[in-house]
Amino acid sequence: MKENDILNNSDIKQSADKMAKELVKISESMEFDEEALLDIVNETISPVEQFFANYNCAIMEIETKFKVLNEQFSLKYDGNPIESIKSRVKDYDSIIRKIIKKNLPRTLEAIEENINDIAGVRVICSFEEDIYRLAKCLLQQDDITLISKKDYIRNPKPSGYRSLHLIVSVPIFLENEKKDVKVEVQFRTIAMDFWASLEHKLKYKKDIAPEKLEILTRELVDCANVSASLDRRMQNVRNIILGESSEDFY
Ligand code: 0O2
Repeated sequence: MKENDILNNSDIKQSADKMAKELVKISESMEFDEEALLDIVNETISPVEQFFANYNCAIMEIETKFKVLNEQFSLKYDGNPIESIKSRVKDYDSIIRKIIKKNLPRTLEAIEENINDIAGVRVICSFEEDIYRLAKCLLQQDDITLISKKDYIRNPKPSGYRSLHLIVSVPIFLENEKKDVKVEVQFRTIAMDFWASLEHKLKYKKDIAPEKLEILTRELVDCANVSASLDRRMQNVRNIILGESSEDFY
């Protein structure tokens, strides 16, 4: 199968039809061909399984890189820069929604080419400074290729959202091939993550009246400013404790 059209591909439709017939036999307690059913299941599912497995492998590669950096930084700077790492492969529903939004061809190849955040690794740090230090260390590794960078810490979104986003490509080594896989890495402080997680939950509430939504949006921007100020003050406190140059307290 050259193109894996996951939604419309006629091979998959045919397999699904065959599978449905075998399943009907099972449900009616008729005799069915077990081997044939297994073949159909494998033909239909394995390209999709391999597709998602590649992203899981890329996540493992990136997570390991951060765990190694965390260990090394803890020896050098007396403290772990990373509070936690949260990773996920985008779920099937969200991928389909993005395909529709971006009007992409419904093939695995087009998804791989155009959707950059199927694998996502979120690195939560205590301090902003650690974010930039870790990002620099990741990018200077010779197997990592930077595809794009969005700095929503220096340039927050109008919503108040702050985070550093990198899209990188990392090689994974499979049985007989090496494959470059894209991963979105989001770096946040604890304060940025706290704000983004709550805002994400609130944004998707369906029953908020428009006038309330306006007030809440303003309030959330205000909270984002408070959280940004908290990050700066905590960074100052650390700088003073470590005897490094710092902004004045305000
Ligand atoms: P989820 O469920 O977190 O994965 P694209 O990625 O192509 O759709 P864009 O605009 O280039 O588009 O991406 P952007 O805005 O650089 O980053 C998208 C991701 O950042 C989002 O993923 C969120 O995780 C996060 N994000 C961006 N803006 C906000 C915001 O205002 N509030 C919160 N809470 N998160 C934000 P998804 O795919 O939307 O969702």
